[in-house]
Amino acid sequence: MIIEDRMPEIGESSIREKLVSCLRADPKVLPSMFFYDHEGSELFEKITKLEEYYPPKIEIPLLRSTARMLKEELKDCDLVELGSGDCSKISLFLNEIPEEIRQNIVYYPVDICKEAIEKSASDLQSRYPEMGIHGITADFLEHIENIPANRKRFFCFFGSTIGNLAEAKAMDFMRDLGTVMNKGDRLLLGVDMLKDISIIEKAYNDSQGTTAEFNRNILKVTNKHLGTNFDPGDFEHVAFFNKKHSRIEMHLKAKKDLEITSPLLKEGIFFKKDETIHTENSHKYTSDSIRKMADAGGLFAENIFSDDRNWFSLVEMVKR
Ligand code: AVI
Repeated sequence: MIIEDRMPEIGESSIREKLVSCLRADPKVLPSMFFYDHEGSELFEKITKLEEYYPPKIEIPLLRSTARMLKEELKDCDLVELGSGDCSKISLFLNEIPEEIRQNIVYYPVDICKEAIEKSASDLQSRYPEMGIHGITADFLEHIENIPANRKRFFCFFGSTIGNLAEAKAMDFMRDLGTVMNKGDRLLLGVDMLKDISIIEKAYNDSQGTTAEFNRNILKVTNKHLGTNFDPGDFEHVAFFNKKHSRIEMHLKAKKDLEITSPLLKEGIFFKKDETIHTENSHKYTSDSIRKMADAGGLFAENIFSDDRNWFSLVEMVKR
């Protein structure tokens, strides 16, 4: 097992600069990557178990059935998982692949979190001793070229994480990925599909308030980096479907006029009552928007594997 660190050091000062410019923008924003400190990751884990949050409940069985359909494509290839996290999804996938195919696969988990790569790669190695594992710590959204190209490659990007990118950023990512893919390389992309809006809105406004807590946690993360005095209780969780952009938007709405201060800031950050911070977008796809993404990467959407209600899809794309 190999673990390789290709993550450039990101200084605390550039994180601070980013957060300050986002909070001084009009309208205010906070990038959704700041959700995921330790507490945020645990809250997201809790979300995935909620009754209303349907995506994992569909993606998991779909991963199993799709693996059985695609096992021939995995022969003698490098299996690269982008945003591998705890590797729980790929292990569901690998369970369905016969051992004689697995022994000629090299699995490349790629994630920005070094601890996640180290832990999950060693767990996976003990589960599948016959398989090669080469973990890479990298920001694949910025530096996709950091992933080695030795053999035929099968990329996986599960969880509809692509949906959290702005439209232009998602297209840029597909273009960059398409550029590093060789003819015949494949991508299996998880996407949450457009459906009845009330179902989507419920998934982001759960009855236990876990998504609200997850959303407000971004203020605690901001306090840690910036030394600000945000009180999460001063903000209301708001999540609604934006039809024009086919996405759920999450915002935090100030319950009253506020001045946020920090020993690190010369001037306060001011909020009017009802002013919002835009914290996340989660795009929902149609077969047309899937095809547009494939086109951006010079890829052909060969198969769209979906559940019977077409709520979530795993799209198999091939580099032409
Ligand atoms: C990680 N990502 C795909 C989740 C989503 O559904 O967009 C993040 C999330 N935000 C609120 N609930 C879940």
